[in-house]
Amino acid sequence: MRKLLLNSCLVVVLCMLSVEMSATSRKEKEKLSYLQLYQTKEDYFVKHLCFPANATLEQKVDMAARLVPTPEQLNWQRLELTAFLHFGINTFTGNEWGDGKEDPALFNPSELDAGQWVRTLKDAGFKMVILTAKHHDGFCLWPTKTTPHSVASSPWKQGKGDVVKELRQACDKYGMKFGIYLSPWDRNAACYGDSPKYNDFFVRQLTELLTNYGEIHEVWFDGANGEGPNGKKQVYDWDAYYKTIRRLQPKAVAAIMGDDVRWVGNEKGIGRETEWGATVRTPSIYSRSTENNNLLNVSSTTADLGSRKMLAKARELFWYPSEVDVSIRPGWFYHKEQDAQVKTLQHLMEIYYQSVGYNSVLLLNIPPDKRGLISEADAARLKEFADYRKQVFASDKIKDGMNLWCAAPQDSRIYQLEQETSVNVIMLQEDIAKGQRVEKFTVEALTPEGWQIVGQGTTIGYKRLLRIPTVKANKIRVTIDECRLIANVSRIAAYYAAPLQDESPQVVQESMSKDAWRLLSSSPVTIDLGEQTVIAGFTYAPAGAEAKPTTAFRYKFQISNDGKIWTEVPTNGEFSNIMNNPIPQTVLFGNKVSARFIRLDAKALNGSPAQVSMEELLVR
Ligand code: FUL
Repeated sequence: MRKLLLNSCLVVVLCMLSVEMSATSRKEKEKLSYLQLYQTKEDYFVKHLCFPANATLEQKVDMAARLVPTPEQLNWQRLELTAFLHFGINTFTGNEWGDGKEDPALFNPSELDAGQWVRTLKDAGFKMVILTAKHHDGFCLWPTKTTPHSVASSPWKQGKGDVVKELRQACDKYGMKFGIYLSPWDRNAACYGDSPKYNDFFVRQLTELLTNYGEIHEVWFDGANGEGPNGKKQVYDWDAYYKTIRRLQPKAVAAIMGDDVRWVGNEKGIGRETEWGATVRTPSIYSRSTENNNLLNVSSTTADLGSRKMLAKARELFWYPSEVDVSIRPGWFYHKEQDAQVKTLQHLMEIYYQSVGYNSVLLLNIPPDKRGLISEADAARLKEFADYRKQVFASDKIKDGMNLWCAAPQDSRIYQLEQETSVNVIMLQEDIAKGQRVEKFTVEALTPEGWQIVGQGTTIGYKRLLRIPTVKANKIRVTIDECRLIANVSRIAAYYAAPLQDESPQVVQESMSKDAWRLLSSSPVTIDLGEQTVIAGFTYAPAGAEAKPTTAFRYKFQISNDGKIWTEVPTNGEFSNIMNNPIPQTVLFGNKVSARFIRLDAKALNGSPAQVSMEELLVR
C-alpha cells in the first residue's frame, strides 16, 4: 500500500533554513542536501513494503524511513496503557490453563461488576480493556450459539448472563476502548483438529463477538498451543479470521497472531531498548513467514529487528509495533494465594519504562477474582501506580519542547528548563505518522561545569523515556547523532522522578529443608527425602526463571515408601504456560500424602524427556 502525504515538516525546515542560510557553514549545506533529498521523496509506504531485488542499503534505509503505520496502528500506539482482564473458568478452578473438561457449573461469580473493573482501570489511566472472551479451555464468557460450553450453561444469573455485554456497557459508560481475546487453541471444542470444521466454528465465534458488541479496537489471537506431539493438529485459517476482522471491525488492530501488533517476545514486561516499529519480522499469519524469518534468523525474541544490518538482508519490511503483555501477579488468572505477590510500584514503574518508555504499548493484566471484582490489593497498587506517574509526568520542566524539530544527522537543539532544576527522566518522541527514523541520540545537560553528556540512546519511535542520573541544570541539549533521512522529533520533555524503594513483600517459601535429600536418579529426577515425610504438594522452579527446550511441561508426580513400588499422585499433569511464563509452579495435592521417595517424571513441550534438577524442586 502506498499513499502520498503532504510533508508539513518540510515547511518548518524551509523556514528554519531561510533564517539560517545567511551563514554558509558546511553543516548547513549538508542540511540542505538532506532537505533536497527529502523534498523529492514524499511518498510513504503504509504498513508494508517490498524492497526491489537490487536495492542498495542506502535505498533500503530511505524506504524504511518512509514506512508508516495505518491510522488504526497509530491510534493504538497512542493509547500507551491498555489492560488485560483474564477471567473465566480458570478463575474458579485455580488453573492457568483449563483442559476443557471443566463443568460450566463452576462459573458463578457472586458480585460481578464490570463497572468496577472499568472505573478502576480508567482512574489508573488505562485507555482500553481486553477481555479473555474465550481462553484455551474453550469456555465462552458470552452466550454463544456455537457451543453449550459457555456462561449460558452456568448458574451465574441462571444462565442468562453475558460478561462480554456487561463489559461493553461499562466501557460505553466510562469512555473506555474495548478489545477481545479469543483463543484459537480450544481444548473443549469437539471439532478442534478437524481443520475446516473448526475454522468455520472459530469464524462464527469471531463473527458473534465482532457483530453484537459494538466497536472493538483490538482482537488478540494467542499463539499459545500446548498440544504436544500426540495432540490434535489444527491448521488455522488465519486469512479467513483476518478477513472477518477487516469486514466487521475495520478499526480494530489484530494482535500477536495478527499482523498489526507484535508480541514483544516475553511475558515479563521487558521491552527492547532498541525497538523499531518498522521491522523485518514477517508476521506469522503469512504463509511466507517461516521462509522470510528463517532467512534472517529472526523470531519473536530476537533483539535486533530493524537495524541497518537487518535491512541489508531483508526482502520486506512491516510496520509491526511491539506490545508488552505482563500480569500484575505471577499468574494470568486470579489465584488467592498470590495476593501477596502483586507486583510492587517499583516493579510496575520498571515495566512502564521498559514498555511505554521503549516505544511499545503496555498491556497490563489485572485478573478479576472469584467474586467478579478487581481485588482490593490490585486496585490499591493500580492507584499507587497512577498517582506516582501523575506526580512525575504532570510537571514537564522544559518550556518549549513541543515545537516540531526536523533534525538532520548531527543536529542539536538546546532546550531551556523553566529554572535550574533537578531532572532524571528525558522523554523524546518522534512523529511516527512520518515514519520512525532516529537511530542514535545523545542528551547533555548544562551544569556549572559546562555541558555534560548525561545519557545516550538508540531508537526513539513514538516514545522513549530515557532515565539519567539526577542532574541539576538549566539547559538540556539533544543531538540526533544518526537517523534515516530527516527525523521528525515532535516532543522533548524533562521530568524528575522521586526514587522508589523496593517494598517487595517477603514471600515466605514455606518448604521443608532439603539437607537430608539425596539424588537417586537424574532422569527422571528421583529423590530420597531422607525420612518419611508428609507433603501437601511441590514446587518446580525452572533455574534462572528461564524456559529451555528441556524445561518440564507435562509430568507425573510419583511417591514411594521404599523406592521400589511407586504410586502416582493425581494432579493435572501440566505446567501450563511455563514456556512463556517460567515462574515457580506450585502444585498442591487435594489431600496430603506421606512418602520417603519422590519422582518427577516429566516431558518437555516437544515430548522428549525433560531435564529437572534436584535444585529446581521443593516439597510443601
Ligand atoms: C499466553 C497464554 O497461554 C496465557 O495463558 C495468557 O493468556 C497469555 C496472555 O498468553 O500465551
